[in-house]
Amino acid sequence: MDITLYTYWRSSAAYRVRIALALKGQAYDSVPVSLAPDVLAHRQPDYQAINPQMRVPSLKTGRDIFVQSMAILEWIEETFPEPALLPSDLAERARCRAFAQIIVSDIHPIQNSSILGILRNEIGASGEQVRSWIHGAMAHGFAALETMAALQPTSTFLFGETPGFAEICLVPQIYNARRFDVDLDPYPRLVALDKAACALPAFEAAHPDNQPDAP
Ligand SMILES: N[C@@H](CCC(=O)N[C@@H](CS)C(=O)NCC(=O)O)C(=O)O
Repeated sequence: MDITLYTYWRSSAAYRVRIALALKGQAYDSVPVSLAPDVLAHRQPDYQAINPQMRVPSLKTGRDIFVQSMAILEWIEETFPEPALLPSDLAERARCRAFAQIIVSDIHPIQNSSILGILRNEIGASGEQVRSWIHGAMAHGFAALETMAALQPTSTFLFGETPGFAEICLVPQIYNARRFDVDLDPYPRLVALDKAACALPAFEAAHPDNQPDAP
């Protein structure tokens, strides 16, 4: 199947989709959409026609365009079932999705570049206030994730010996945390999951630094 991913090297939402496609061994074409403040390609009419929300990622197949990284991950999982990225047990699936959603729905959105832009430019928040906002969001979310991780039986990844939605969402968020200089010492289980996942070739291939549009 022909797949085109509209992506930006440093977008953590696009990073999730790149990891999922790599884990499935699914080839795709990358179309870079620069979010850089001096480019803002995502705000141009040609990209708005692809993604009405003007955000990355978007994924195009022969006949469809999908937006929103979690909807795209679910589509990838249902279209290419192997290797499974969700546990087979229904309760474990719910726990895995909850872990992912804490990142995708609660941590990431309030530190999105457009939200930080509003804080800086419309509300007049100082650099230190914006930093504190970002750190607060991550600390609150990571504390919950660390507690949830501690409740899982010990294994290489959160739901067994292979990575899935949990690590696909966690690794880009840890990348963001390091970018914003968040102290990760209070989250040893999350750091261990990140380390185990990043050792895999699929995670390496999807890393921001390895994207064609990386500076
Ligand atoms: N919930 C969306 C979030 C997408 C999103 O916020 N993408 C960011 C990059 S990580 C973006 O395009 N930001 C540009 C903007 O907000 O103007 C998803 O999971 O796909």
